[in-house]
Amino acid sequence: MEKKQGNFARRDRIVEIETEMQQAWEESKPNYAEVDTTKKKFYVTFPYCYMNGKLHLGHAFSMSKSEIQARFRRLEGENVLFPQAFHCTGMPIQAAAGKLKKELEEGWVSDKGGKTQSEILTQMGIPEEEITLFKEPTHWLKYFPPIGMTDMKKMGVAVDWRRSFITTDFNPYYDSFIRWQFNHLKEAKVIAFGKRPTIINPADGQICMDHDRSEGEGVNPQEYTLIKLQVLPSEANQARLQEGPLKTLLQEGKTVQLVAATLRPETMYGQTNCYILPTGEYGLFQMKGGEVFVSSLRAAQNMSHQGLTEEENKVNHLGNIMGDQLLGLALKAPLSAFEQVYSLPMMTISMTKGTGIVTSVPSDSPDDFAALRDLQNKAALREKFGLTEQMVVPFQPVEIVEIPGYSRLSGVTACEEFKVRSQNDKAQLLQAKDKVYLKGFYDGVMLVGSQMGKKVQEAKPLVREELIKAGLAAAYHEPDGVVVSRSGDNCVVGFVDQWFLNYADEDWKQKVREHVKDGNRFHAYAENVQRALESTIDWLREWGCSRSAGLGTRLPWDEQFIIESLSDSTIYFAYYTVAHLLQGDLEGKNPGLLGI
Ligand code: A2H
Repeated sequence: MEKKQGNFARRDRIVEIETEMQQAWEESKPNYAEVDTTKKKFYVTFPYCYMNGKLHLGHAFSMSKSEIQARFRRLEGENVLFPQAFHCTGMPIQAAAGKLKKELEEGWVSDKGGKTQSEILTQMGIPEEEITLFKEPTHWLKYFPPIGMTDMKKMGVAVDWRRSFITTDFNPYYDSFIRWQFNHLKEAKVIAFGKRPTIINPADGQICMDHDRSEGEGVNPQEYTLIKLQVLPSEANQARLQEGPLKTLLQEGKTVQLVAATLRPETMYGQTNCYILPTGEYGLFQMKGGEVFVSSLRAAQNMSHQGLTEEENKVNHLGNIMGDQLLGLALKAPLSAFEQVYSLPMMTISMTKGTGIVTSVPSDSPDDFAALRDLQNKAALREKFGLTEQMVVPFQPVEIVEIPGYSRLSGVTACEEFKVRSQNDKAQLLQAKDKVYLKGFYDGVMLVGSQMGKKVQEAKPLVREELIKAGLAAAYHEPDGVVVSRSGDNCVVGFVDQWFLNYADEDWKQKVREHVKDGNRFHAYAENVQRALESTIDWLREWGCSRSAGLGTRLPWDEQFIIESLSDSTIYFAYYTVAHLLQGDLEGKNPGLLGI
């Protein structure tokens, strides 16, 4: 070691001891686990590390927990198995290799800023002359896992390294294990095929799972119903509008719909108006079947991947219009008790949720009631937006749902109970909403319409279906939060043909639930882990497990598809128990102890 100023003798001695001990471990292999029925078994592991680079401090920190357990148990005389493998499945490696190729061969530079792939690799300490090799995804698989292993050995992690492996079909042994697993799942009839709403990257149309995201981990598709509120082609409407694309479209006789995203289609009988954000920018979009939709651009991009536009995955953007220009228009609202309703302003609308247009049901939504009452009580507010009394005042909440023991106008009652004075009373509104939304949905009973007498919960899908069938509404999905892919694109929801694991299957859920709750068979050391497992079993639904790009194992019965990266990682801990018998090295180039 280079001599430095100061006295480093103690440090140097520690490093010396460390090196000696690591050499001794390398020779005596104290971490190799063999079957020994005289000892108590202890198995610990750490999720296999993803190999799109070198390991970092986060890995070291998390790994130290398994490491401490393994050594402690070994000192206690237990027969400890601590294996560690390397995960290579999915898009990140392939995407990074593809990006590098574009940079090096076409001089491509991302317009999204940030570091180039070459810079990222250089920063990892890859010599300049080797960088070109990383254009090939398989090079990452050969390059990083051995470095990961060396770094962990340097840290002194007490792993049985004979059992280490890499995933994907690059390793024939692991590949065959995953094919075996999926054949079994298929035989058990828990895998099915079909179009599923899925979060996709619009740049390549590929599914964008948690692993492939730079933002939005855990975000899922949310289902809405789009209610079409037609802008009546009346002279009054045309006279209100300034010259511009919307006026032209109406004059041309086009059907123009303000589309509002709702979670409560069964409440549409109580619509009194529609809400627009005066400062919001809305787009006009040509849709399938000749209709023109008014909505945010973001929502139109989602729609284009859901079969609503003329051309799949393409938005036909006819023009823009500011929210304040849309106010005071007479609309036809499906199922509403009122012949026509008007578009009114609401200041709390978010342009990054739904379409940026909200249909108003003051009887059941405290937000809607508070905003409508503001306009009804304040002539100055109406004037500010150029609205007449007749557009606002006659529209009183309609009784449509009864919450037994509470109210037949729960939105109104909750605003009274929590003393909401205006739409700006955020805290009071939050309390009012907390009170009525869940109660309305679970206890509410329909007072009107085709499902009169039914519980809201049962009525919701039926009314939704009726509206969609009649062409008055459309199914719509969007991510329930912002999702940005690693390639820097804003993700949308699209319908993707795929194989999916049917985790929604009640019988399967029940079996797993029983197992997890049976203290004799399963024991989570921490209570929050136990709770998290139980709640995951409840919410987990169909899980798309196939994709058409990336690295991994091909589905045995439909080889155009690759099994995605979380689906090939569900029972790999079991593979560790036999990995050394099957394969003789990380990549499975040579047979293991059994010589197969
Ligand atoms: B609901 P979530 Cl009767 N900004 O429809 C603000 N609010 C928006 C919005 C936006 N961009 N887009 C949709 N919404 C409203 C009816 C309704 C709704 C009733 C009762 C409850 C209720 C009539 N308005 O929502 O954030 C829409 O109002 C309870 C949450 O996706 C939509 O459904 O959960 C709901 O918020 C979507 O909210």
